[in-house]
Amino acid sequence: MRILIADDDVTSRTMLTGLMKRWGYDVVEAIDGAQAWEELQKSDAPKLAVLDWVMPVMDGVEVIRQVRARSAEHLPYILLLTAKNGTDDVIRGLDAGADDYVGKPFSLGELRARIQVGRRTVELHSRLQETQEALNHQATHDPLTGVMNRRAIIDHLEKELSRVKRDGGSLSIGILDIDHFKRVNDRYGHQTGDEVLCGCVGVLGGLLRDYDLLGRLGGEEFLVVAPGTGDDCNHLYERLRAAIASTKFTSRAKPVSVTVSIGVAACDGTAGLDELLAAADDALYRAKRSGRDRVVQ
Ligand code: GH3
Ligand code: MG
Ligand code: MG
Ligand code: MG
Repeated sequence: MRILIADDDVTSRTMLTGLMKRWGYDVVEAIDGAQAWEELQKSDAPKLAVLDWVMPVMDGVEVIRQVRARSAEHLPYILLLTAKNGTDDVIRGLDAGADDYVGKPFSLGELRARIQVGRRTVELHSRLQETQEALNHQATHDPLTGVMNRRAIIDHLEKELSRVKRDGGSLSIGILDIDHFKRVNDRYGHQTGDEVLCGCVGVLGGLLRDYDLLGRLGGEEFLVVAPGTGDDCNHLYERLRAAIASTKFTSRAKPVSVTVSIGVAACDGTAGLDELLAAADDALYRAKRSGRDRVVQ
């Protein structure tokens, strides 16, 4: 783990750096508060820091205030190590946002133990963050195909719509529904059905541009959101339709083909979310009724 050591006194700093290295830390050194603040603003800043209080340019407590004002996140874990060790100083340091306080001269054993506490806190924080990210992903993605789930894609569409209304530009959406998908399940089994769903997502993902969005609305229905495309967007959806129709999805060596119907609606800058979705849904219904395997706007 990396640790920031900030102390203006070269002897103290060298001694602390030596200790930290001996205790297994990679050390980043700062010769004053300004340099410490600079290090802590970097994207890969150390998550553990030992700051001296009295330093030129910017003192340790000021560094702590800046760090805490910048981000609500509690890291870095900061230990103030200072000769100012009256009770009032301890209170001021902790109130400013320090996580711990050690007075100079310090006992090696105590410093080591307190830095260990910091390390455990940083590690716990990073595990919680990973859990949080996994939960966020679960809440916004479809577990089978890995694309955004209904709520997430609709949220994105809503944001794209407000962007178009605010800044202009164009936007189209396509609701894509696999034709006679029930037959695929009936003929080949549900697992093959699942494989076809994933295969379709793979084909679509390979054709969409980086800024297009894809989500699963539910069942065998997907939503494509294509920013920057307007009334002339049909060729985009036609390409998707043709690619699916010409793909052989293999399930245990047996080739399976499916077609899709796509209902398209382009945003004219005034339509609301519900209106746009209803227009695409209506177009999809017409695509189904007029024979499937087609794009209708
Ligand atoms: P249409 O052309 O009119 O859309 O016919 P369809 O058979 O595709 O439509 P219908 O809505 O009657 O049936 C959809 C089928 O999709 C029924 C359901 O079992 C299947 N399905 C929905 N979700 C899943 C899934 O996650 N996995 C599998 N294998 N099948 C699914
Ligand atoms: Mg000092
Ligand atoms: Mg269907
Ligand atoms: Mg359907």
